[in-house]
Amino acid sequence: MKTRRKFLATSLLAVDSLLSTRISFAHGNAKHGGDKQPVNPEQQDWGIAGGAREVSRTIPITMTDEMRFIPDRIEVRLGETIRFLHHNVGKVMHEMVLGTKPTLDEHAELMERFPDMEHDAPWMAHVAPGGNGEIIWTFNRPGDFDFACLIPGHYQAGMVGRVVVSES
Ligand SMILES: [Cu+2]
Repeated sequence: MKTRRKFLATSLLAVDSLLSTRISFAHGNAKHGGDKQPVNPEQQDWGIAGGAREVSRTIPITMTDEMRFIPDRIEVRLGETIRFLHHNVGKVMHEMVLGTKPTLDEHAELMERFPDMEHDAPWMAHVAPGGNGEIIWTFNRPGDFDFACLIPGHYQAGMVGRVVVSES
């Protein structure tokens, strides 16, 4: 088992650097959502972290224990900075992670293997039952992107949505 564990740790590190995200196994009291401000926003295929001053539109997102986002399809114009304001109306934790299908698939697999994995990045919000969360994101790349709740079982149950970024 030692070898396997080592292998998993190595692949975890690889994905960690791939996602440029902070991952730790402890369930600490790290602050999720809210006032996180990007220090050095890194361009991702699906956009870049935005600042509160750049917000052009606020889109409320409801998360439910039926494993749904409402709405689950969002249309954005290229260059818009969107403030997603989440409200979790369920009794379990939910999250919204923006990305592309491949990055979400990869991340979901990791979450399944490490259910207690704590992860945080400007393109994700973890929202406690009854609580609120926020992501401010600038969509500076056109295309069809995805978002998902990567809590084990939720993604697999279809807790996904789509952001369409158009140039006109
Ligand atoms: Cu969920």
